[in-house]
Amino acid sequence: ETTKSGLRKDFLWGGAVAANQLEGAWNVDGKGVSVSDIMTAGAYQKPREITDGIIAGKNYPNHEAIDFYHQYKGDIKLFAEMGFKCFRTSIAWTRIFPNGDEDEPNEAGLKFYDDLFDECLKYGIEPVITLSHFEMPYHLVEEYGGWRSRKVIDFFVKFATVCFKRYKNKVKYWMTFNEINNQTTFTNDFSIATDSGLIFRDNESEDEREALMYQASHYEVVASALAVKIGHKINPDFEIGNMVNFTPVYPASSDPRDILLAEKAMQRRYWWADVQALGEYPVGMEAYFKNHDLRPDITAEDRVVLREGTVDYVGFSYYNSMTVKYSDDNPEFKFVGDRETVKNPNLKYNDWGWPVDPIGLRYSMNWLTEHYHKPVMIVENGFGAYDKVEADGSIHDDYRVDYLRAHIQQMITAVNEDGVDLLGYTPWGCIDLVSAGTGQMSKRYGFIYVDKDDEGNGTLERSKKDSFYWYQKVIRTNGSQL
Ligand code: P53
Repeated sequence: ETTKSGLRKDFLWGGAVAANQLEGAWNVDGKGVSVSDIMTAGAYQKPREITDGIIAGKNYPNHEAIDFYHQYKGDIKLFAEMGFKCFRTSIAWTRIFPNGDEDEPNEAGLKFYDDLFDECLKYGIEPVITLSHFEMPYHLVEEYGGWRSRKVIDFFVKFATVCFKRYKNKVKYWMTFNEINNQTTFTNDFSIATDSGLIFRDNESEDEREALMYQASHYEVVASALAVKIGHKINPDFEIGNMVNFTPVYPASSDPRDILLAEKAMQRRYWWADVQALGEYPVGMEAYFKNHDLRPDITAEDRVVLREGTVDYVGFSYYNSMTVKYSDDNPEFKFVGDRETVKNPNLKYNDWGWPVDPIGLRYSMNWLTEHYHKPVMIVENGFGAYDKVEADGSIHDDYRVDYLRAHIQQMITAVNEDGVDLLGYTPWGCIDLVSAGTGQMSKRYGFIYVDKDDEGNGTLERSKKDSFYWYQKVIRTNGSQL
């Protein structure tokens, strides 16, 4: 059943976060160290440093984050006041299995999420849960080389199984790996460390790095498929999705070479979703492996698992599009992501160089629907910006409202005009939190402001921005008043 705006009556309006970016309490109640815990604060064009363990004196912003671990009750109350129907967060793997390879889970960690989900359910807020969001146990990185190792499949499956069993009556919507495809850009140390726990050795060549990325990715899609299969056995009502960062790739011009490069880029960026939604590798990827002498360890048994563990819906984040241009240095139409992209003159850019492209959201929803024939869920979307607190404490974030309004308009058009089956919309960072990419607090997405700066100073006090009241109205009218 739909309403005036055309959205489902039970449309899941909400907001999204990830455990490592807001909980803090990094070493409390038995929690282990995750890959996010060894990343320092960076800034725009200043990458976060990935340190060899935790080094005294460095600024690790995720260690305290916004202390959601201790303040979640007040925060969820604010989400309920906005009218959230759902809340997307993740379960920090290191709270449940601090090292990742233990036999028994950590009860204190399990209890924390029981309490958190109960608090959501008290307000009728449905938890939407990501199992792995940039939070792999650091011990698995040190001991096994992250997802280089097939053994990590078993550790992940164990973690997933424990979570599914424990929360089977509290959580219905799940996702396996957050933005599993960021590692397309394996040349970026952050992307590959957060996705796969791969920290390359200096003597590993670029070709070797690429091969390792495909190997790690294969183990992840197998682990994801196994989790889907097991989850459905534990509770057949579970809706288990995948999650890709969807950044449509546009050709810079009508030059056929630009168009072909854009198509190859789409193939390189989204094959994970093909495997997870359709159950097999696309032919273009099989050819790429063969022609570039990349030979991931893919067994016949793996292929059966992939076929049997397809997802129920396709979850994706959408922030922007990217544009590529062919160059004669690249006659093979290779795509890694940080060399082929150019600025799109039709779009405006934010302070971190991200273009703003609302029509790209409609395009993305069409593309995903046409390729996968499944319901989709927009599990991240939003505008990172510096906010100014006025003398009276108010925050006039009309730029954020403008961004979200324009995207919601396109989202509703895609549902009404294009027939996209959309389950929900959870804008990113509904409360200010630590930026994944830069480690900054000052790159803010929230409807709720948190008093904390990039050096870690502040009272952590929460306050409502103008966008809080705007989003409250959007939810109340199910998108008909924007
Ligand atoms: P930030 C870019 C870089 C790193 C993570 O990003 C990203 C992206 C966006 O595609 O992915 C998601 O904080 C991610 C979140 C993250 C959000 O985008 O760099 O799922 O964890 O915070 C926004 O501005």
